[in-house]
Amino acid sequence: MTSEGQAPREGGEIESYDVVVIGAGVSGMYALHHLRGMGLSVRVFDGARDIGGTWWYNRYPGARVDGPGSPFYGYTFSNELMEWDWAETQSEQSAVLEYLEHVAERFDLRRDIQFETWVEDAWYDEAAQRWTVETSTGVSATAQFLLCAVGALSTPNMPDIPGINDFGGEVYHTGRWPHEPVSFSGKRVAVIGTGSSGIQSIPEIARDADHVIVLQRTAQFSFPAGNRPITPEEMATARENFDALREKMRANPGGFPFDPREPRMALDDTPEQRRARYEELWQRGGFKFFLELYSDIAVSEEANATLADFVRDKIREIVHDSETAQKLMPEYFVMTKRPILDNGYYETFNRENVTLVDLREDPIERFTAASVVTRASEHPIDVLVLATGFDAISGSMLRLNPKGRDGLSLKERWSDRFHNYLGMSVAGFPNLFMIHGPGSPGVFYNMPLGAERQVNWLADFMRYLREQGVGAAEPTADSEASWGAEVSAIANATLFPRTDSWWTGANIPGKPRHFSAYLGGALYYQRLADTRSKSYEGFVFEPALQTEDAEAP
Ligand code: NA7
Repeated sequence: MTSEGQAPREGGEIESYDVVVIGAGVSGMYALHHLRGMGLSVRVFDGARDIGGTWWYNRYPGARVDGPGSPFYGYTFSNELMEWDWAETQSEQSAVLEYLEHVAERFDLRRDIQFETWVEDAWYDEAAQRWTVETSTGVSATAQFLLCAVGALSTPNMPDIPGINDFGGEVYHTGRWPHEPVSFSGKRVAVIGTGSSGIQSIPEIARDADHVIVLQRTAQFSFPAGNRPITPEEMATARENFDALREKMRANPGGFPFDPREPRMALDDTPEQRRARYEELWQRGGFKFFLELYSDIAVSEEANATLADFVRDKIREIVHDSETAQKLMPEYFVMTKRPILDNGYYETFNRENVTLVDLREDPIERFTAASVVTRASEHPIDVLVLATGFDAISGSMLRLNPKGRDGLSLKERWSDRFHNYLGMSVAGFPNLFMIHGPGSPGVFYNMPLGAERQVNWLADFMRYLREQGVGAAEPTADSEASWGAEVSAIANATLFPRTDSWWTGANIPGKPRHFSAYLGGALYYQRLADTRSKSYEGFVFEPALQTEDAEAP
């Protein structure tokens, strides 16, 4: 750390670093480790009490890893970390957090992280070529680079329903679950939301609660998680072969340790062959289901319908009450909302103590102090669980709302679209970088591996800028426009943009509506490599001011 004695802001000194990282989740932790290892001074700020980000907050019952499953949801930068023992393929939240705590200890990360400190504002000083952040604790810091590791799924979506604040019982959002145990025993619980968080938690809550009412807006396709213990032999094999497995992960479109599959089209098979294949994948379960599917499921309506029909038949088979089964029938193109893995979700509706309300035919009208009132009836409840998801992908950047050149805010810059270049930088916001931001593969990739790869690329970029005497770098408007066109062209070749989802921003009223993730798989990393090999084509550079901080390390 270099403390420079700049004019102190009211109430405190301004700390000075090479890089300020916002967020101490999986991405921010690795960024700290890697950038610090390059000799840069780095400070991480996080609002939580400890490391973990998403895994710190999402401790609702049933919270688990799904894709790519353990032991491949984790860091790859150190073979030593493969010594960690994973117990199950779909590790529980507590197991993932323990692993991250181990990483923090092993690499002594906490000494450079300031917890319980929200970054409340961030702005770029053009004259100084530096970012300043102001935090909730009164500490301010400046840095040449601002690295936003703010999480693609970390800003909770709180539903705006009349009377919700008057409800007098317990209220929990799955993405802000308390650290103290929550008991549902003897209680009447309402759950709003049937995405991954709702579908993972509902079976667990139903086991304890007196009664659960599931308030469903969109019926979902959900698939068996196939969770099972990992044997010591499997762990030993993964450890022995980790170098080769890492290479496989890097070559795979989703960052998974699987060999490329022969492309096969659903419509080339007979209905019997298709059923047999779906049945085999269903019985095995796990995220591999989606990776071993036919290649045309996400692009052809007809192929998509073959899988959708298969799952609908499964729901009919599993759920005994035909009226409930009917309400559970999903209607969108399967896979065009985030695929969900469950541990007995549909089966839960066979329990006596679980009721399903289809909000499309019986919408919520309001909450009272002790109930939720739908058009058809009033349901007395003690606990309300909001499994209503997140202002995803771009939401945490918008909440931070940094101010770039000429004081322009990101909200203004992104009022019509999430303009960016390579999913990591934004014109008008020099030296600001995002991990898992819009325009990157983000949630469509094995996220710890994706974070490592973006951080590594950005670290090389920072080194290059400092060696070249560059003080500020940002993308050109043209490079942003062509990146945006590439992101959209790839997405528009699929069925994904045709469904309302948090991938398209449709879950948040007023948000620009476009599919913002880069769906090109491994092509993304090729694009990054090409950009680097062409001296970071697409960026404009401003020479560094001759100050101490602008010198190369
Ligand atoms: P999701 O996948 O966004 O799910 C949120 C759910 O909440 C979804 O079923 C929504 O219905 C529902 N929702 C949201 N707002 C409302 C209101 N106002 N009324 C009724 N229902 C509502 O979030 P999750 O936390 O489950 O999962 C996020 C990701 O975390 C997950 O995909 C994994 O990647 C990990 P909708 O479908 O919008 O009609």
